[in-house]
Amino acid sequence: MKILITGISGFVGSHFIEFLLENHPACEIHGTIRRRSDLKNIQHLLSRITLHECDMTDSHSLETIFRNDKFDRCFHLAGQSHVPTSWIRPIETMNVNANGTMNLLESVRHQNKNCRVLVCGSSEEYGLVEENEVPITEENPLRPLSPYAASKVAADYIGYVYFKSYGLHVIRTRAFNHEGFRRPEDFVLGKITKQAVEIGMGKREVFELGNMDAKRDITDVRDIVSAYWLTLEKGTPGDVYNICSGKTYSIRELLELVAKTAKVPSNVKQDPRFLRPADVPLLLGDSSKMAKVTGWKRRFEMNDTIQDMLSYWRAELKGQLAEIVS
Ligand code: G4F
Repeated sequence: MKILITGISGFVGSHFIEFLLENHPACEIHGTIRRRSDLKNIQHLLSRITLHECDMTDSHSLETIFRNDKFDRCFHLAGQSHVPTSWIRPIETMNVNANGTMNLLESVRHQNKNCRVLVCGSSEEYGLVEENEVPITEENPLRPLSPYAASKVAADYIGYVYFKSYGLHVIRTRAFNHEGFRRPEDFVLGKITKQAVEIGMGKREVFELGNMDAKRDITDVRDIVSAYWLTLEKGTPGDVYNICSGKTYSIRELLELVAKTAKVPSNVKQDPRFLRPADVPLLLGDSSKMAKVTGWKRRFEMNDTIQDMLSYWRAELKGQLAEIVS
């Protein structure tokens, strides 16, 4: 089976390659990267995959990829995934996430009509969720609160249109937050775990964060990628599926948990630079629809994820220190 992963060099892409190599070793893995992409996450995997240089906003390079290779499955991970950046660069975010998805599906429609496509959406699409609406099912209204969320709603419905209008085998997912090692510090748990290690090393005194009251439903990225695989194999074309853990933590609770695990004090300073014009207050999902269709079960608990992220940062920061000293 020949597989294309868009945005393969990112955090999720790197875990997806590892999942495929371990569980589906006969697959031929291809991926798209942007010119001058940082390949650090996938350096150790480069000999086992084929890379194609391509920007999602460039329809020509996508057409070329699908003209030259015929894929059985495509997992569309590429995009602008950082919510705060979407307020700074809203048009670029919409272009990459929405038009990029359309460019991809156009290429599939013209060149590779039998390729199954997973359009990877986000729980941010649900946006402003009321307390009485949790756990959130796929039927919940979408009330996006950021340009990022609006771009993911657009991509989600573009996927539906290409199923309905052109008969493509498109399945949509709405993944809730996912964390794990290699998660950059741009995202909250990447940042908390990195800062915990820095405090442990005496390189900083306190945590510095934004909104501590928001609640997020977090799944280990390794469980997310197995859900992506199973959903494209077993899901119903045109349908949409939540992927989540069904547990929620406030950022304050996450901080306490990480500090306790790392054995450092949890003193925190709120930095207004990390507050958002609007923040989704509560995400707590229901993934029973997907689990019923696929048989998916989570393998990792929050403690596993936090331990792995702390180990990752310890190794990274020791490496950095070694570089400075040498
Ligand atoms: O880790 P975050 O930046 O993730 P966010 O905004 O929930 O988005 C992530 O999950 C989505 C799925 O639900 C994905 F679609 C998206 O691509 C991304 O992966 O922020 C989580 C929460 C927010 O409420 C934020 O305000 O943590 C809060 N927070 C508090 N202090 C912070 C910080 N977030 C960041 N990034 N940095 C802080 O210092």
